[in-house]
Amino acid sequence: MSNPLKKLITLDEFIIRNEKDFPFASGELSGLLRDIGLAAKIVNREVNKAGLVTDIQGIMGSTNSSGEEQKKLDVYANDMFINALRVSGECCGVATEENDDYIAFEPLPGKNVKYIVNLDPLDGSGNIDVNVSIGTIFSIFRRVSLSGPCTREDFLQKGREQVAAGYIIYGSSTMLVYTTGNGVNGFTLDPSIGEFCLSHPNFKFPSNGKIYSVNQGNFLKFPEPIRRYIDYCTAEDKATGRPYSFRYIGSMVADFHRNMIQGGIYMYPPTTKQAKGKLRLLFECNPLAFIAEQAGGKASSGEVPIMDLEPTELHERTPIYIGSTDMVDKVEEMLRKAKVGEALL
Ligand code: AHM
Ligand code: MG
Repeated sequence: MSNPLKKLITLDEFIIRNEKDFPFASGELSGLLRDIGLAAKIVNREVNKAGLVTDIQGIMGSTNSSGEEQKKLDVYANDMFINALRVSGECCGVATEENDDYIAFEPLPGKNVKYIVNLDPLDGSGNIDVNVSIGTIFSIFRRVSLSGPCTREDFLQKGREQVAAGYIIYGSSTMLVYTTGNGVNGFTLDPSIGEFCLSHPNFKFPSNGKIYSVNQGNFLKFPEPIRRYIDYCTAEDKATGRPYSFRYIGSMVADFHRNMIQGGIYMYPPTTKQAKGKLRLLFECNPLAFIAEQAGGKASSGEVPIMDLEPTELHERTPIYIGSTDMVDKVEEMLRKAKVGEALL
């Protein structure tokens, strides 16, 4: 039985305690992170009810028996996070995977609000209606525009400029994991007290792993070196512990989270149909890349670190290989060899 007297460290307490380590400590980033934590709890409540609403009260997005419209969960999460950021008073604008353009919040009189947020409110959309883990991903930058309403340039910054990033995974437990550039910490929601409590201090990616996560159904659509890497993963070799296990949930946050704990690689390569893969640089790749690097892992486009990519549009996509460093190195090596015509293995 757990010791009820053991001191719990809540997310809010942890954020305040570590505020001195923030790049520009002034309490504003702390406030913003705490507001994201609060919105996460509210979204979590709705995610937990989703099966009930869908299966018993009718399909989300349709009209229920009382004639009320059931909001789709991804729309609900989007609205909830945008509102939380708007009222936090520490965020001057938000860009989300659900909105075509960024939203600039009304400037607050007498206050120069410093931060903008890029957000994927509910990632893993294919899993929402089937009771499988999904996630929220966020990325925080200091604005580069000087004052007034935020501008497009504030959102189109390289991942390297992130001051904080994190995700919430709505799984068998709900967890919030984040970094401010000083390591990665994970907090599990204790529903009995309604608090995220520190459960995984100083997350570290194992440098190597035995899990690969990719949509294997696209195998024939992947570039040749990626097909050869998958062959490499499935080949038998005692010394390197192959064949690796194949695990693919179809929610990037969930696949990433498992691989960070157990060691592994997640990939979304280009396909013959999607030359830059499927995943969005701003909303999915950059924040998880920041976390991966902070946890001692690696995130690559196949050619360069994800966080070195210069974004040119809000919804741009990039191929991604992310996870245990040795595994990402191997994919990069094979892509490099293929480029110069060397034998891959
Ligand atoms: P979404 O933003 O529409 O939810 O798409 C992103 C998701 C990732 O979470 C997941 O890993 C991937 O799409 C799965 O895509 P696919 O079904 O093509 O394998
Ligand atoms: Mg997404």
